Amino acid sequence: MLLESKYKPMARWTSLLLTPLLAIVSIMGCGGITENVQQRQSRLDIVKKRGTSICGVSGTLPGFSFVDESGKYSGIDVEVCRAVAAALFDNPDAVEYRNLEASERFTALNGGEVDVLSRNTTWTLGRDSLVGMEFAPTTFYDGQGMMVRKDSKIGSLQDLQGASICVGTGTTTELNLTDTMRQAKVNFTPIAYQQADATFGAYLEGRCEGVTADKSALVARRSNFPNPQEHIILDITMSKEPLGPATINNDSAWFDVVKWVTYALIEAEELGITSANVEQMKKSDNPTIRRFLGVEGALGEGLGLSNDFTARIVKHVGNYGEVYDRNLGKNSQIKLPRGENDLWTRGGLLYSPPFR
Ligand SMILES: N[C@@H](CCC(=O)N[C@@H](CS)C(=O)NCC(=O)O)C(=O)O
Repeated sequence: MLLESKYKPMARWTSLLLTPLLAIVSIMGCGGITENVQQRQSRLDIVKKRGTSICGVSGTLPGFSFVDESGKYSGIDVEVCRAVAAALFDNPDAVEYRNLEASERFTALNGGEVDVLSRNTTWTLGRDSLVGMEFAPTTFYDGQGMMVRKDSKIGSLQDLQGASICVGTGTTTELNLTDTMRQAKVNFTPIAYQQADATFGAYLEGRCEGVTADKSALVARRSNFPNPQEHIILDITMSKEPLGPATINNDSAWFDVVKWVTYALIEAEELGITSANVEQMKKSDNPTIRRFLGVEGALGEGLGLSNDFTARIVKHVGNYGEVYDRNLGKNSQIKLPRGENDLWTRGGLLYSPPFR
């Protein structure tokens, strides 16, 4: 529905434009049709012309996207927005942020209000197809968890029989909760909120015995609770939640940029390139590193970017490991171990295709 309403005017435009174009093509001979159809303006051109990219984030989730009282944004999702801006403009601050609740994020992306959605969003088949999105590589492998008060003595899902559980609407969380409880034959009352602050606020006020969300969100939110030690996260994982940035369907030029910017963070870590050594690394005689940093070859050009786009990303933002450590890992207040979010070379799931 959303896609239809977005593309109908576009289709009208395209047909108006295509009629004379097709006439030209038929004069010129075949081979030009696909080229001309593909000339529809990409968001890449819009963003370049605007000089900033508009990034949809949460704004309330520490470690992922959080805006402090001074208006400063931080978190791994924010760093993806900064990496895109660094690649495009050599300026990680050329980003406008839009805070979005879970329930409004897809409308914002499909309506063109944001260029990229970088907001603890799970890649699912339905979102990839029916909702009309393209998912860039996963930046955080997560799973759904359940938090309860320590003094409640709740230790398993079965202990939640008859309980009320706080949950955010418009999320994968809602559906997973229903599925998991049905499977475990546990009756419960969902208490659903549109806003994440309201979901966690209700839990803290005692309106529900448990609160469920992505495990990372539970850990991050708990770190901001008045007494974090009074709450435990049960040792259960209800789902797979691969979180990552997304763009709108049918715009592969823009999608490719966001996709390869994300991969650049991962590949830089694998190649041992950091914000501290990137200038030095440009002098490396390793052909893979030289090609990656754009010292040789023209990889950026194919994406509509400068050939040193990866060097810009690493210079301004760092590699994936640096981003992880400062927002979620050892240098953050959350201190999540790398686990699945480590490089494939160290037993994790992060793997970039070759930059060549
Ligand atoms: N990853 C899941 C859930 C994402 C989500 O939006 N979760 C809620 C948790 S209540 C939220 O708003 N989180 C942001 C926050 O806690 O600030 C999805 O994509 O549906």
